[in-house]
Amino acid sequence: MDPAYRALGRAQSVRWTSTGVVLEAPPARLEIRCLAPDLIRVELIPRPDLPEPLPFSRSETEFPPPAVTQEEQDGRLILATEAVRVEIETDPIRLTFRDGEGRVIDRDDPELGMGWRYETVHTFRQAQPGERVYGLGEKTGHLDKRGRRWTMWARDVLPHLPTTDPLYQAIPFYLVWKEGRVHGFFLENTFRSHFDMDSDGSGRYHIWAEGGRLVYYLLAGPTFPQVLERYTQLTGRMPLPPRWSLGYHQSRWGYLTQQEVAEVARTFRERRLPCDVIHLDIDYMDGFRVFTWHPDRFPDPEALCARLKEQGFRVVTIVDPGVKKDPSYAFFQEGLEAGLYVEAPSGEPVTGQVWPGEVHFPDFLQERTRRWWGDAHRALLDRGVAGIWNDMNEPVIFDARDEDRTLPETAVHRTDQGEVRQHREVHNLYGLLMGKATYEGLRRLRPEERPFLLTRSGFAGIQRYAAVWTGDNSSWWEHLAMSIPMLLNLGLSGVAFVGPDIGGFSEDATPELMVRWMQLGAFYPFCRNHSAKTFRRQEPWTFGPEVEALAREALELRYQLLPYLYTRFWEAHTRGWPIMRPLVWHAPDDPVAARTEDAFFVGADLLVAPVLQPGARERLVYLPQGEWVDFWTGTCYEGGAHQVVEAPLERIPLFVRAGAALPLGPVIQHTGEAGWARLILRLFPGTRPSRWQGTLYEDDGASLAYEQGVSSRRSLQVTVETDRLLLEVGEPQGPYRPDREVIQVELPFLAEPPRQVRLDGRAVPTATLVDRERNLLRVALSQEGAHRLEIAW
Ligand code: MIG
Repeated sequence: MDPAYRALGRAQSVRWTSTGVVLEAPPARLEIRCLAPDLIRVELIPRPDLPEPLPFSRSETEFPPPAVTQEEQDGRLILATEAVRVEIETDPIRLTFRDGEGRVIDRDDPELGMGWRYETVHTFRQAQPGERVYGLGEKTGHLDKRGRRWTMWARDVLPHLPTTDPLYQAIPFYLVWKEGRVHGFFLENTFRSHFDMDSDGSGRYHIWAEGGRLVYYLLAGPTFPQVLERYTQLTGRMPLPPRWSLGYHQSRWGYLTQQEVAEVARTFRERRLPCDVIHLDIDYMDGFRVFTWHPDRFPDPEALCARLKEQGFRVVTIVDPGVKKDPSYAFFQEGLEAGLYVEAPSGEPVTGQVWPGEVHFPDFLQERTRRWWGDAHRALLDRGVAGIWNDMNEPVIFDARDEDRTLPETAVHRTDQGEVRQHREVHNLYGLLMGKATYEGLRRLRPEERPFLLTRSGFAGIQRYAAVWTGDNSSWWEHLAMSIPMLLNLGLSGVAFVGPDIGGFSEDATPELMVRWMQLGAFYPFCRNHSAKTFRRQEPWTFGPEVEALAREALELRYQLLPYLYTRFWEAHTRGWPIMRPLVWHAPDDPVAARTEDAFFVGADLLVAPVLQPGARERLVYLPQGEWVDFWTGTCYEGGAHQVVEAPLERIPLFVRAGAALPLGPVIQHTGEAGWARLILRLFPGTRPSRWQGTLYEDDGASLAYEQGVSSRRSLQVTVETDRLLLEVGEPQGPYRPDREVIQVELPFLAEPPRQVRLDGRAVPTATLVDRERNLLRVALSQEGAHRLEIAW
């Protein structure tokens, strides 16, 4: 390390606080606080005059103080909760975190510890052999982030090469997995930061930020769900999105006129390709002025949105942050007169070139700017726009001098208290603050409806406001494959509602790539096909009838999965769990699962193994411990092993956890066509005894009543014995009632008709239940009440 580096030295004084301890080592001070039994906050203040971190990554959750014990032992301080023991050596100051059984969770590097060098703050942590690292937000590369150095600095960059870093999101949070145990590390620092995750193999993680205090949170886990629950308690959880936003979104940069948009929408319906949302990229605006419509090309947006709505489409419009410098443009003038733009140190607003030509950038750090911005969405919502898409919010400036193409680091933002904060401190927050402005604006403007916001840039906590798409990928097989680890790590970083541009943004997709991408895309939490102006179109019919037919099947599957998916969104909302999960999430002790990045879970019961190579008609799949049922054929596989599975072009390899009851809906063309009216519980009992438990969550899918508990939660349980299967459906909890009389239970892949079927204790003649052609048993349960369905052979 550089000789200018100062590691924290001897503690000159120690003061216990109610849940922690403060150590003075002038000029520095170290504060340690237990926020919860498994959540420890560490703050190094190298100099007394350094301000606190800007608070926007954290939610407003108050943590009730946990019980702690505080003692001194052999010159060391011990601060302990029921889950973590922090051992503090005082000369020099070094920390070790242990779990309740005394195992080391994480510890300072004994030599370098934590410290500072000029304005930068550092922590060096021991990297143990066998540890794998996940999270770090939106990154290229492998699922395991160890062995490379990563930077957090929101950046617009293309193409996404395997080494490209950073990208648009900056999420300074990671998880460490070792032998089934997991902990988390969150750096609460908005300056440019660096995560050297043992890139030279020296056995150290070196995390440092280019300014501010060193504030981090150690999340003790020791499971993935626990770490994510805590992390999202700290940084906030995703509100439930409107149900329509779980449908398929079609976008393209290059829909130039309102006729063209109407034509695209009409074609979806004509060709019976399910779709819920059409996105309007920058061309709808008048000279790229935000909150305007182009008078010739989009003369009647109200009629467009109304027409599309009749056909069951919602419209999402793009909104970029730069405001065109044009004295005749009232919105621009308002911002100028009120002093709402980011300024140069001279006091003049900063000017940069983006799509509109010269623009100024709103200073979203200020509440009054956020209000002004949020309210301006009236110009879009009043015309019938349903959702907003934020782009270029790193923010991007085309003519900036440095390769990061953004505002100068010395540009001036202001807090609500009037303090100056330089862009170098606010940069990483810019997308999140714009998201906050937009989300809160949408809630004010439409207080009865759930907002939908999509963003490119963001920081830790972005999940409170927006879904995230992963920016300008390319129509490459490599990017089809890379989307998996990228989304998995975003999910592990608290952002569950994620997806890349299906088909790829730049370059030309081939028909086969398009098929495979639509098949995988059906499982992305955020499912949008988008492409760039100068490359070939990607609407499903533009590749000929075969691709169209297969794309239709993929979309139909997506829509059938909605009841299952919606409950996963509810889990993300209530627990912070990802929707798309790495295999290791559900197989934490499995070292093969820990490095699998070519397959993933959606929720606990679906294992998706997409085809990621051209020409492949079979693939090798690693299935973790347990039994897995092929969704398409009913073939059962024993897990804990690799299997070669068939993958004809028509279908994506898909496996269901044996024992699970999968809630499915009908094939529909858009979510407005049917609510929860038809529900199928499809059973996949497998070949041997098992017990499975699940939940079905439903609500109106649109309003905010769910925040008041207006929803329906139902427990599902399946017990499989050698000659018998028992499905128990709990009574709906909560006041919401979907509009339906019955739930259809389906048992597919019947080898032989069952001997007996009993519903709620009464025998049902089996002959009436078996569909011999489809090899399927079907039983209807009434929607109300609790039910027991027994099927015996
Ligand atoms: O400079 O709005 O990532 O999705 O189509 C490019 C045009 C600006 C970048 C976004 C992309 C969008 C495009 N935008």
